[in-house]
Parts: sequence; C-alpha cells; structure tokens
Amino acid sequence: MTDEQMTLGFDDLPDDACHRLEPGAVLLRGFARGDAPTVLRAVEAIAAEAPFRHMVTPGGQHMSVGLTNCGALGWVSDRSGYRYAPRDPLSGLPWPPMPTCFGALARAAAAAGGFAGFEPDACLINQYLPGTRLSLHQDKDERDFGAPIVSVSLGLPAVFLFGGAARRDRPIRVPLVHGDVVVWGGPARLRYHGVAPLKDGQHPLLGARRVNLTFRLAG
Ligand code: MD3
Ligand code: FE
Repeated sequence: MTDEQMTLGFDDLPDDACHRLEPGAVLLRGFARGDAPTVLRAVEAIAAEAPFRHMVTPGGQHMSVGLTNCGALGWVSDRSGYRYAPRDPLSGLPWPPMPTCFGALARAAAAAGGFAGFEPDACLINQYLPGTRLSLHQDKDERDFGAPIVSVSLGLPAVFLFGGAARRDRPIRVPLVHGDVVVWGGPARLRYHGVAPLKDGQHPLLGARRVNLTFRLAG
C-alpha cells in the first residue's frame, strides 16, 4: 500500500466525531475549535514571557520545532538530556502559570476520551513553521504513564505519524486540523510518534503556523 493510501483523508471523518484511532487513542475532531481564539490569545501572552525557542538535543542538534511551556513544570532539553523543570532556563523564572481555559479544556477532553479526573501540571507548546518536523520519539519523561497526554492542534493542518511500540514499526499517517484534540492514554501512551514536515499555507487565525499544545501530568 502506498503512503497516499495509508492517509485518512481530511474529509473522511465527520465533524465533531469521537474516533478511536487505536486502543487508548481517541481523536476528538474539532473539540477545541470554539475555544481556539481564547486559547491563542493565552498562547501569545505566554510566549511574551517565555518565548518560543529551539532547544538543543543531547546529541547537539537544534530542534526544528520552537517550544515553550506553561504550568508548574516545563519540558526542557539540553546537552545533558531531557527533563521537566520548574523554571524557564532562558529567564531563570518559573514557567507562566497554566491559564484557566487551558486546564478546563484539558480536563474536558480527557474526560471525553475516558480519563476523568486528569489534572495536568505541564503544558508543552510547540510551534511549527513550514518545513518544521518532529522526528519519531516516545514521551517517557513523565512520572506516571497511567495518566494520558492530551494534544490540541491549532492553525495549519499537519500529518501526525502514529507508530508502534518500536521505532522501526511503520507509522500510520493521521491528518490533524485546527481544533482537533487527541487523548493518548492506556496502550497508546508509549507509542512512537512524530509530525511530518509542515506544508506551507495560510490559516485565518495563525497565518503560516501550527501550534500544538500537549497537556501532561509530569511530576
Ligand atoms: C502519542 N507533539 O510534544 S502531539 C510532543 O503535534 C509531540 O506537536 C506532537 O509529540 C505535536 O511530544 C504530537 C500528539 C501526541 C503527543 C503525545 C503522545 C501523540 C502521542 C504520546 C504518546 C502517543
Ligand atoms: Fe511526543
């Protein structure tokens, strides 16, 4: 089967569908669309305090994704490794607090995906410009893999790569558009995943950008 045939079309799923991608992975099509303008204003306020930056990996490469954080803990990377830290290494200040609208959105999405009572302490905010990609990885710096990760896609569409338990497992390609929310828990929680290079385009709210929020219970 070709890559093209493996890709679910953007129009193949109804609006506002609740779609189980795989055991533990629930796609809530358009769940955050109504909140997006408010959420994006909060993202701009966070980025004014803690700017998007290209972190250095332990291997010495700059990530192509720009990232920042809010909440009690933020994900950071440098030559010594990946970890969650209470302060922004650029400023030495605590990360900006998690806005009320973020917590409410994450809790509601987690509950809709089968994880009532999710209380994230970290929100990683990724910014993609055309050409930006995120190579296959696992999210395993969090303390409790029993808690899900809730991801919110805003702006330009992206092709999410959802792999298996091993890096060599061939990923399926899942198109994610503005307002889509995915809850990743249970058996999906430690799957390899990434994002294909972002295609150029213009989004009415974000221009030539995609912003992804991931809510985590890190500590
Ligand atoms: C599947 N972000 O920040 S979100 C990341 O679109 C990250 O920016 C991507 O992967 C982005 O770590 C993808 C979707 C996602 C997040 C965590 C997962 C999918 C996941 C954890 C396990 C399995
Ligand atoms: Fe990830």
